[in-house]
Amino acid sequence: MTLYIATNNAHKVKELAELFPGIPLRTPADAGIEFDHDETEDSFLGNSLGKARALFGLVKAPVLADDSGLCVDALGGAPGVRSARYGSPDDGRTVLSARDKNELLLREMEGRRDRTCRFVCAMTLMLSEHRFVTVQETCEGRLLESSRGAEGFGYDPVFFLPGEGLSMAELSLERKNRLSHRGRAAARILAVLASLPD
Ligand code: ITT
Repeated sequence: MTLYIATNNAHKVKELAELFPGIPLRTPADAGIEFDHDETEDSFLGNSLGKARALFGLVKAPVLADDSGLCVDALGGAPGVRSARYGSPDDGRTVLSARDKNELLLREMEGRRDRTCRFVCAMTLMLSEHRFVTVQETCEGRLLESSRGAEGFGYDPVFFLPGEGLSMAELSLERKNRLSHRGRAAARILAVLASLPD
């Protein structure tokens, strides 16, 4: 079964390709589709389902959607569902670079001792308009005081995994996929796929 993936984020595409071995994945661009879904919901689940529905409406074939982000407890869960747009106006086309978002976040957290945070990933597998499953998984960590590492993307350099003694951006792709919010969500979606009748 080919899965259309409802994302324009090349980093996610790379991680998903490793997480779904043997399953052909097609991006909207591969299908010649311009996919630009507005994320208007206030939950990862709502946005994940929204992206899946929007792309399913265009391709009428099985779709996989990922809505994810970083939630910092001391900031009331921010950047949260606004992780991609953190530091930019809501209407805005201006989106800060990952480096600028990380610097902003570190400034906001300056002097704070409570640094617990988690990555969240809501992943939706939509098989048809009325057949879908969304799972939501997390990866717990602590916000660093300065960036570390050059792998991964987004907030990975400021996210410390106490169990590894490393930042997410210091992990190989394989290790990140084993531990990450996206890796955990993908494992559950793979179990659903495996349980489907032929
Ligand atoms: P699509 O909507 O096209 O999938 P996006 O980047 O806008 O791309 P989201 O709306 O799900 O995706 O926003 C997720 C943001 O959260 C992303 O831009 C990163 O800043 C951050 N993020 C998500 N997963 C991450 C990860 O594994 N490592 C680091 N940052 C991550």
